[in-house]
Amino acid sequence: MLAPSFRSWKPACVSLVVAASVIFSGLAPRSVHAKEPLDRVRRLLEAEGCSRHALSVLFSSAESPAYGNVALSMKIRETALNYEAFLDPSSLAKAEQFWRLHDETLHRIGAAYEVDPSIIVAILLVESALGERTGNHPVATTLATFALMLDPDERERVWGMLSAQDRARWARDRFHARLERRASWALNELRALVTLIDRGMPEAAQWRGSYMAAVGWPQFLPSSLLHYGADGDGDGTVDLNRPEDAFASIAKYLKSHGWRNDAVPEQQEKVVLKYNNSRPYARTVLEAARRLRDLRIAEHKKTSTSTPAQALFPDPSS
Ligand SMILES: [Ca+2]
Repeated sequence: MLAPSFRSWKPACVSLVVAASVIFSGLAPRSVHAKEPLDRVRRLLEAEGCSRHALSVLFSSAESPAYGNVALSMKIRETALNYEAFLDPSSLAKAEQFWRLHDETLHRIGAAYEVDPSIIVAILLVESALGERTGNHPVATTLATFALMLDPDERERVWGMLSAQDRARWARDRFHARLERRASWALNELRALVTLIDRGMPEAAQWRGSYMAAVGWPQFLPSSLLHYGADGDGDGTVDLNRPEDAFASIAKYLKSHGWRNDAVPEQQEKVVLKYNNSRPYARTVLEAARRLRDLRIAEHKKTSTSTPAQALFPDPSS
């Protein structure tokens, strides 16, 4: 039985939008201490009523603000990324080998959630190269730096880091609007981290992940882990760097968003878009899954021995 550890949750802090304007207005001159800007985010969360203990754990290992990650997020256009590489024969062969290595677990978890193993493997292939690339950016620091973008001065600092080409593409107003929304997103993810720490996952403060704060094999954001993290190996915890927990969490996520193995491709694409809102991503994942199933069928035909009946009555067409 797959028992998700975080079946239901309440946020650990209550969002008070007004607090942001209080904390981020009338700012003192910039401190010489590199970490000081992140303390403002901490104070904001404290003003919201987040647990002081969890916040002190969360910010205990905060590093200098990760402005570079914020700038990077305003440069990259995901649709331009080369998703084709994931459909290379060598890439698919590696994924098929991975599937075979974890066949029993994938079969068990796939059956429990009614999610075909091919889609789980395809997502892992694209998200983290099958668990090999999970990122080394400090998650708490990254999110706190994004949250700092509530402050127009901090957004201007990032604006100054962009190339003339990137600036021309954004235009200043759109740039500010986008980063402000991203700051709210990051605050919400920080609240999820606080909740996780409150629930006995202090290690969440140390997590490392992508430059956008996605963690583990499935590249989940903290809020996704809270909602959809699943304990696939039954040890009572959710560790997204363990295969069983990663498989179960992806399956739970897809199932919760309406995945059905027998749905039409357009419907399945809609579900995969909930995982990552990029059409090239969703199409690559679904195509990789389809080709992986074909590879498995071909492999099965190659390795299955003839039954006595087949030996006695060979297929006349062969
Ligand atoms: Ca587990």
